[in-house]
Amino acid sequence: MTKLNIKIYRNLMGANDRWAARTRALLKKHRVIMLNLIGSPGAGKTSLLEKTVRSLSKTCRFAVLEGDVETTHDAERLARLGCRVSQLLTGGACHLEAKLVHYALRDLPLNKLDLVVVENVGNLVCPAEFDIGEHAKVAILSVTEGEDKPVKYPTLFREAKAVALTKMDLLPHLPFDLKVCRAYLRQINATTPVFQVSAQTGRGMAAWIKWLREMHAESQTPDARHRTPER
Ligand SMILES: Nc1nc2c(ncn2[C@@H]2O[C@H](COP(=O)(O)OP(=O)(O)OP(=O)(O)O)[C@@H](O)[C@H]2O)c(=O)[nH]1
Ligand SMILES: [Mg+2]
Repeated sequence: MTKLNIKIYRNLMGANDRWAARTRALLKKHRVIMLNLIGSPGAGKTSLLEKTVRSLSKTCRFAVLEGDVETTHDAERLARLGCRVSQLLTGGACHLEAKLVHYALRDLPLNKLDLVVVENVGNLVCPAEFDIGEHAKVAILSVTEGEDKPVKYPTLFREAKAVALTKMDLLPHLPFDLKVCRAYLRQINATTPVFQVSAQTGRGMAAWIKWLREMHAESQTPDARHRTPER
């Protein structure tokens, strides 16, 4: 048989996707739900988590994986509240990769947890492209960022299983048109629930917590939410 000389170039995401698949299997084994919070730098991701820890920790066993380029500031904020938290540092990369998340997850006592929330590196673009084995991506958009972000950064908003519209207490001070923002969002994703919240005043937190509890409840039913997401 003639020897053929063929160069093969594999999809760069292939390795990442294999780690994401391992994470999915690990989560399935322990019936733990993992959410991936994605939003711009300063959108209010950690503030929302701080508020969430206070409301949810008595009834739901959860841990947070904090993604940042540098520092342990966010992990410290949550640890001060008694939250189980690990800090994942990318050292420069603008998103979390599945391998790093997998290693951090393996060190958690998964048999004692219901929910793991990952706060991804502040960025609306790259984190949306990288599967980390989560059950759902949650888009975090603050009212200080402008109404048009869902159409300018459609990948995240298309994939998001929920959107948290944060810093609602600032709305009276901003030229932000809520109706326009929601219309843009519907253009990209007609069904995703939108939670209008303020970590400052607590507004809207009850609905957000209710949704998290529902995710937790689903973790108790075998096979629920453990399908590979369509990409
Ligand atoms: N007025 C108001 N300010 C908020 C609210 N949530 C967060 N902030 C402020 O917004 C700034 C950024 O909040 P963080 O929670 O650190 O934002 P983040 O998305 O975690 O930021 P990175 O992790 O750096 O991407 C802080 O000064 C918060 O006090 C809110 O609901 N209302
Ligand atoms: Mg943060």
